Amino acid sequence: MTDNAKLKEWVAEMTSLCGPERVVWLDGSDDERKRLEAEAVAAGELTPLHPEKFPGSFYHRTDSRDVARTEHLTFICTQKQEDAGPTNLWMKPAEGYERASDILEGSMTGRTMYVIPFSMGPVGSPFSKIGVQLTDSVYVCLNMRIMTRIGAPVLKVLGPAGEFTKCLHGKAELDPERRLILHFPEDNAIWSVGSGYGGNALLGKKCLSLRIASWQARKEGWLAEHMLILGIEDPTGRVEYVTAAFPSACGKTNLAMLIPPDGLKSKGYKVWTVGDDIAWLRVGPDGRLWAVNPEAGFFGVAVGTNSKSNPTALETIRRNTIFTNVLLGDDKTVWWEDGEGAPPASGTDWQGKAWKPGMKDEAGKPVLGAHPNSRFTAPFNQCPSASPMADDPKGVPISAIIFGGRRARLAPLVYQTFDWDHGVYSGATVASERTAAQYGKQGEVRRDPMAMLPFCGYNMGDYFAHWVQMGKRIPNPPKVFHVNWFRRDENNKFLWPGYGENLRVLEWILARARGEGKARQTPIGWVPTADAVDLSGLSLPGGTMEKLLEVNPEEWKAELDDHAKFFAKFEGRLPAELPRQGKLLAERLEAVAAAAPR
Ligand code: OXD
Ligand code: MN
Repeated sequence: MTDNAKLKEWVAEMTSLCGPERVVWLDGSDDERKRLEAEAVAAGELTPLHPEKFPGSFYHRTDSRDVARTEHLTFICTQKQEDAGPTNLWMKPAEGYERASDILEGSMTGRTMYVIPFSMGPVGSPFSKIGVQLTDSVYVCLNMRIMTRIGAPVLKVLGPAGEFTKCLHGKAELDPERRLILHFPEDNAIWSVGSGYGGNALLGKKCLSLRIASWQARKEGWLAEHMLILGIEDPTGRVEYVTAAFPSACGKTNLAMLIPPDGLKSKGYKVWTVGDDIAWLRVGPDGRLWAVNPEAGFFGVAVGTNSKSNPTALETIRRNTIFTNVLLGDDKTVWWEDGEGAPPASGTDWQGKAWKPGMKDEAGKPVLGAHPNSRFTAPFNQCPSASPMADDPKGVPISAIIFGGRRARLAPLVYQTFDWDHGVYSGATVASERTAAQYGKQGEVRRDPMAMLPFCGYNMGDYFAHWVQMGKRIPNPPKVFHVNWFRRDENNKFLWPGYGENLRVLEWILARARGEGKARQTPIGWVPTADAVDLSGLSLPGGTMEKLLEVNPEEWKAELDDHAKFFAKFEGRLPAELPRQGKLLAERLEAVAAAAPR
């Protein structure tokens, strides 16, 4: 399969550690897919779905203690603890290898170990990175086939001496007490043991494309970010691209696939999806920032996906999709809460128990059919809004970078930062209020810089410094914006309708990025004038835009204190530009307070 000596040596070494009965190299062919599917069905790992309603699709259930990323078992293993920084769990590499080896040793006895060569990014693109994943899970193989580009073409590009990320995955006992997700950025290696859940087991995704890639990006002068990539075509046919980073539960996949509201569609606006989760960004020969989506599929949350929140996703997952931890109907259909249509009359819930609509537990609470983090894995090219540029090895040029969070108060619908460093400050201070779907006190604000808190593979103080440095390297940088779709009124009602209507805000953002669009200057940045956002076809109660765009200096002063407290964590590694931006913001807030009539 390969003449890469390092790869052959590593596979031999890992084979002797894990002790599989056989080793199978994946070539990525269609015949191979059929073989793997049949194997997974025979082993009970996959259930084929209704052939007419969900052609080519399968259902899978993970262990009920293994349904989400486990941040408390995720480590960055660097020689020095300070290189992992205060926001990551750290382990010495030697200890990591030893502890994981103890669990992995002989764990594949009697089983098959698959070797999956994969490319993150179009095969052979200057943006792309190669990984090789070893795994004893057929489910992982089939998901990796969808989420990445795998097989023979990748080995060809790797050649006899190419570098690759060594990704070892073993299910072992799937015991949360014996689970470790370890990253060794200094060795370009990932070891994941004891989990079969996507975020922990599909090593190309968060582990390689964010944690390891962010480390490499810093060394090599580019950015690996937790961002969607979206193209917006205006009525003249011009397509401009934005990236956007939001913490989880802020609707990234929905925004990446949005359908223009009628008022804008009729004018000729169209949206093109390039990516829904990860962006790799490099300075192009023209001095602009260019982006590639390293993935080849969607690993989206099923619950809450419906024809209002994301009709494009519903269309995307009609066939050739793997559904995980949703409700399996006895009629071999799948269903989830806050989805589309009535549930099946009976089925099996995400815990493998018999389920009927309306079932209640002993405390009288509804029994969920699907886990709130249930997922679909679907090929990118099935998305009706898939951009024809998504496979372009050059990537797409980025006009605007958008940060955002879920804030009931404070942050206006949108603002434009004054320059790159101010943009970095607005990204570094991104915060979101906890929703019912997360542990912790509801409404509590959690800082999640650039939405990278769980995914930055090194000290976040250095990460901020890298962002500042990047600004100096990009001759023609994108403009940086902040959005908040979740502002509420005095009765706690959302002020902005969200979903497809968000395109109206993107339209203003793109106009500003071109140096057009009406705005007023505030201490926090440029905010649209109340008439600057195109509201054709949308009727909002009088005064709504004013409320959405309000900037309250007193609230912002309190927010600034919190920023400073958060930054104190990174003492010694924080670039001077961030406290400087905080000081400038404080001065601007003081200036408006002093000018206000008393
Ligand atoms: C994801 C996440 O799974 O951000 O994409 O948690
Ligand atoms: Mn994500």
